[in-house]
Amino acid sequence: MFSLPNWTKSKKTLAANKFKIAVSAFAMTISMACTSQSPNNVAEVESAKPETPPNILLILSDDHAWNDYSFMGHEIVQTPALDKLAAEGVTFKRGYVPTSLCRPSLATIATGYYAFQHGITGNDPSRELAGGKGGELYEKQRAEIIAKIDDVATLPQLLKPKGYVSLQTGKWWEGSFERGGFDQGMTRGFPQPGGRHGDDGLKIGREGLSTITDFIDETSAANKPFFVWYAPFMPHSPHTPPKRILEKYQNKGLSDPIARYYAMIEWFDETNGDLFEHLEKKGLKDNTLVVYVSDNGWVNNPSQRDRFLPRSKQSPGESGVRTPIMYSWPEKLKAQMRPEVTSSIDIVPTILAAAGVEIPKELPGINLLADMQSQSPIKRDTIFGEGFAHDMDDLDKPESTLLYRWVIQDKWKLILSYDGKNVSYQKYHADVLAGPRLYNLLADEHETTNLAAQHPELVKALSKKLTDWYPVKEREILH
Ligand SMILES: [Ca+2]
Repeated sequence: MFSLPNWTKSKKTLAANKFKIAVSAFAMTISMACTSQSPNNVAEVESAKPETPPNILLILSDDHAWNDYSFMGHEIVQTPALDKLAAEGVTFKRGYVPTSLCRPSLATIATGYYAFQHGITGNDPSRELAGGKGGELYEKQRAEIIAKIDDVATLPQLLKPKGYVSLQTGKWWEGSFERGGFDQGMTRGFPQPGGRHGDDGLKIGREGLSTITDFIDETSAANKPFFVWYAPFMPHSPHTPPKRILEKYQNKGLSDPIARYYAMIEWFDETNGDLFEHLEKKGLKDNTLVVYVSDNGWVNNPSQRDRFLPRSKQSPGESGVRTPIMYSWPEKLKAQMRPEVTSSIDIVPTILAAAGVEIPKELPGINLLADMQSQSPIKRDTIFGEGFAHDMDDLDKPESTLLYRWVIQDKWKLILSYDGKNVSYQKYHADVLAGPRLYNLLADEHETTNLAAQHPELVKALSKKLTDWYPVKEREILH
């Protein structure tokens, strides 16, 4: 059973926990020695520590469907740089994010906690608050949501004791880059103009990469390991690709909105290629861990520019939550296509292991590094996810806007819907807020046939796994 850590119970213990997480490497070593780890576990932890900590480049695509890559089988869209990364690194074609909405998904990747744990479950406060969107109460709640990041240790904070210097670029919702624990960054954050999800940070990729390449050159010249958060606003709308790329797709007879979305993907891919080339040119490729994930899926409306269809972003369907997840570290990891399911919840523990940082025991994800290095099967067959409304409601009760939970065990996926408060984007949820749905993902990766009625025992067993993950106290399951 997954038990909720005590620290989710009160702000006071949360703060105490953060302090505990942020203690020095020395104290962590002491606490490690005091735990009852088997000799084998200790050996694994020791062998996972590299001599020189690797540089870390974390690439987050934005609003990009799992199958819209050449290496994932797409026949039109071209992604040569990411195809190369997939071929050279460790690639999980069955990767997932627990939550298919930008802000909670990014907060999970930054902290290693599920949305119900870090508490950032939606993009915005409720538009039904007195005074409406942008009103005094709304702005007050926006600040309160951002303050939740102060209660959890973030990846750059956890890497800091190992000497890492960190840079934030692209999307970042939780205030300024400093507030997220980064040393340098582009986002000034709320309440600055455009500070909702990135302000100046959103220029990265679309208007060049020199902020990153200069940072890489400076930190490596100073012999410091770097951590780069590259979360460009790409292929995210507005879909405004350069003409030279757009024309390639317009010439394929696609509708204008689809041609634009595909061209945005290729443009995003090009920026990754430029970063990979820079690492190679500077002799940094071999000891740089590149981690790749998309924050949520997207299916473009074929007749409307910059708009998505239901069952993609915000939904618990494959087009919402599935994404390839890749880890490339030429010095330590051999190229492999992995058959297992994995989740973005594993990214923080895996990066910490690569950096030689002790992994906070409260983190719910698993460290994949040892199994990737030894090419052994991962000893976990079940992953979990949850979906909340776009607008938050009761900021202290994640359950207040709970709409979905899902579990994948091997080939089976069960989706349950809940009666959480949902005041915006209802049309995207109308036909997916429904009774239990069970899919055989290996036979039906587009979730066309609901097998729940044929396998009631399996629905029951997988529902129990969701309850064991964490019990829901106030919400009712829709039938
Ligand atoms: Ca997104």
